[in-house]
Amino acid sequence: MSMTHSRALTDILIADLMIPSEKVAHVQINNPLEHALLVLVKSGYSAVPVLDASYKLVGTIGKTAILNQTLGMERFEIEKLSSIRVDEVMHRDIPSLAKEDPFLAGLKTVINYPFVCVADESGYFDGIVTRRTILKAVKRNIYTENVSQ
Ligand code: 2BA
Repeated sequence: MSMTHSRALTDILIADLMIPSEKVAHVQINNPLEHALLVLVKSGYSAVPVLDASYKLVGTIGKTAILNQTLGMERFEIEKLSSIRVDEVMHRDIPSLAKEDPFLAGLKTVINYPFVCVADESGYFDGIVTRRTILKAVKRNIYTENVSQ
């Protein structure tokens, strides 16, 4: 993160801001919803990336989509969690960026999404960039601009 210190926003790349894959909570496409909900509750996140068996990015899944899926006419049918798989519920239509993309591409995406996934040209998952990281870079830039005036 210190790599971004006092650099112009236009010089920052997505790779400079990315949380690497090994630090990102994720679920696999074939997992039952029960496992996905466990990962979400234990990690504290509202949504996490979904990967296939070869660690390619395929989508994201969140608590709301899981709970909606279990909502019956009168109650949450929690027993459904073990029979439905992540790929039946996940969001497939998600934006993604490459490590070489510019800061502005990340800024534009996190206007509408709390995080954006980063993948390489073959679709292998590299990590995520969050709204928090983007906002911290903007804040740092505003402070630096003010000091240098
Ligand atoms: P949310 O889970 O909705 O979290 C919203 C914000 O709440 C986060 O913003 C962060 O500031 C704070 N927060 C939530 N859970 C946290 C935790 N366990 N530890 C520390 N802070 C926590 P961002 O940091 O901008 O993250 C935006 C979204 O990116 C998160 O939304 C989550 O869906 C995803 N995310 C962030 N870090 C992740 C990670 N290591 N693994 C998987 N997903 C992650």
